[in-house]
Amino acid sequence: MLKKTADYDAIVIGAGFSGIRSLWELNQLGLTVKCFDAASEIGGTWYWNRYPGARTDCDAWIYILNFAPELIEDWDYHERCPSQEEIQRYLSRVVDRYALRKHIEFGTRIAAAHYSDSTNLWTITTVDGLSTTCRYFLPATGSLSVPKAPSFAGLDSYTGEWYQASDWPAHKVDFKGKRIAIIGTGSTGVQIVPKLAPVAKGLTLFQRTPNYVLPGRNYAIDEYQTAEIKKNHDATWELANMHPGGHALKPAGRTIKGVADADKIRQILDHGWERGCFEFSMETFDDCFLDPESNETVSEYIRQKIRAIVQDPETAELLCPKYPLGSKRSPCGHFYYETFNRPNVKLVDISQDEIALYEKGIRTGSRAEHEFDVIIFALGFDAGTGALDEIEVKGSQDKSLGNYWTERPQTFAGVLVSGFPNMFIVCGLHMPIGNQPVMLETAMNWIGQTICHMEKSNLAKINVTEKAVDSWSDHANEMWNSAFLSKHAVEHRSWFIGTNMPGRPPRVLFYFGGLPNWKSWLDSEIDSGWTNMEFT
Ligand code: N01
Repeated sequence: MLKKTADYDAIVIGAGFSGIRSLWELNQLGLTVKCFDAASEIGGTWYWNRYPGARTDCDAWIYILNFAPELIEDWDYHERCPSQEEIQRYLSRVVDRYALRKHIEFGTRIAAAHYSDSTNLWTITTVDGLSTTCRYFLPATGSLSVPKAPSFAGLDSYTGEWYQASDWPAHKVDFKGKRIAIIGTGSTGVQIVPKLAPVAKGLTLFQRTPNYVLPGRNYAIDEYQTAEIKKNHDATWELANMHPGGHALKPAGRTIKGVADADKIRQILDHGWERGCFEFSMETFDDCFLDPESNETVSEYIRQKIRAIVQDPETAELLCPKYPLGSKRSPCGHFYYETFNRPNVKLVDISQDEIALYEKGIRTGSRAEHEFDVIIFALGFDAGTGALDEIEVKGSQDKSLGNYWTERPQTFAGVLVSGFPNMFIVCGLHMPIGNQPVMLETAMNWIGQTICHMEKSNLAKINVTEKAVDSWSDHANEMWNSAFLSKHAVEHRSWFIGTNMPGRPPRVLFYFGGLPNWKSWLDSEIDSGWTNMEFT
């Protein structure tokens, strides 16, 4: 018989999309559950990233939780790319609708999670030293949740205001008439620039590497489209589940090599550019990320667009990436390139220039001094392993997760780690790259079915075999290494591979084999009766 001596059956860390989804699933299974979150409200990434202009770049109709039909009827987003504020309202609504809030303890940061071989329980300890025990431990800590802190020389001497985009304050920041600097040209920086330029006295973007910014083409969703979204919901999700990146997009069914005619290629790319977001890069041609020459055709198309939009040729050229599209994650922008035509906006190239802060602003290596009232750091995240590295996670026989993952992060399909019994990772390392809410449904369905099986069969412990972890991790590495973009990602400091963190060796942190392949690994495990798992 199971000994149910734990404080809770399950503890979840994180109250974002994946934590909320976990809470619902565990509740359905009739388990007692507790969730801790360091924030003071729900939202996870959508709580912390409250910077001006924050919005998703995935289509609203697939940026939802999809565990119950009434959820779909209950909620209407109002924009194609919903804003941070609207997404947080949505998550809040879900939490309240299913009475999940009472399980969440806000303002509580977790410092350690230790497994005991003698009791089969996890002890979860807060930074204040308070401990709670559970049978199942579900870190839902996200894959892009630990901001890369600014470590620029002279930061302490700078006397103006400064903010980290992904740790944005709750109070309203007044930018009117101020001289603003932004450092970082990833999705975050690209969203902030056009938002603040109209209110700033001057806005300067410090760019180390230009990005391929796809047109966001956001629009308001009216009642007619809302009705259509609801009507098509099942078909949309079926499509998203078949797409490698979890987007409701169809393969183009054609390649650049196959079309060959330059005018026709341009016409198809023009059409994709008008539709915007990932429809441009993923629904125009199927060989864009597979074939270097086809990739160059699309990359050059975007460079031509930048040159056509940005009036100052020197600025336009600086904004043109010279590496292949897809080496870094492309942001979707909302009048990003157009913003550089404003007289109060300036681009400073720091590709060859270390920057430092001084009392009044930013000094580049060439000693040029730029004075600012406000500096915003949009430097990215310690991806994949960052959130769990911040917690002292120890599994069976005191095995340290941090040490185990240093050289080569290992999981079974991102959800289990050998030697860490009953720890189910909901959304972190080795998730397929793409639209996370869709991925999340697959992860949580699998975790839910596995826990349900354990409960029904009175099994106290699950541990994935080393062999299964090796074979999945080898597969994930192979998927990555076989992509022609992998070497460019390493070279250009992509968070895909963790080389955005100074001094880090490249490590495969995400799965590049796509959602359907990942799902088939997980499904076949259940279909085979969990053959790669040791149960006690
Ligand atoms: O981070 P990034 P992000 N000196 O890593 C620069 C998701 N997201 O927060 O490229 C100077 O992409 C760095 O320069 P370089 C989305 O998946 C989604 O913008 O290393 N510059 C780079 O330009 C996204 O991909 C949304 O040369 C430095 C930038 O900082 C992911 O989060 C919105 C530097 C970091 O770009 C990360 O995006 C926001 C230094 N020392 C985020 N260190 C949506 O729209 C770093 N940089 C859904």
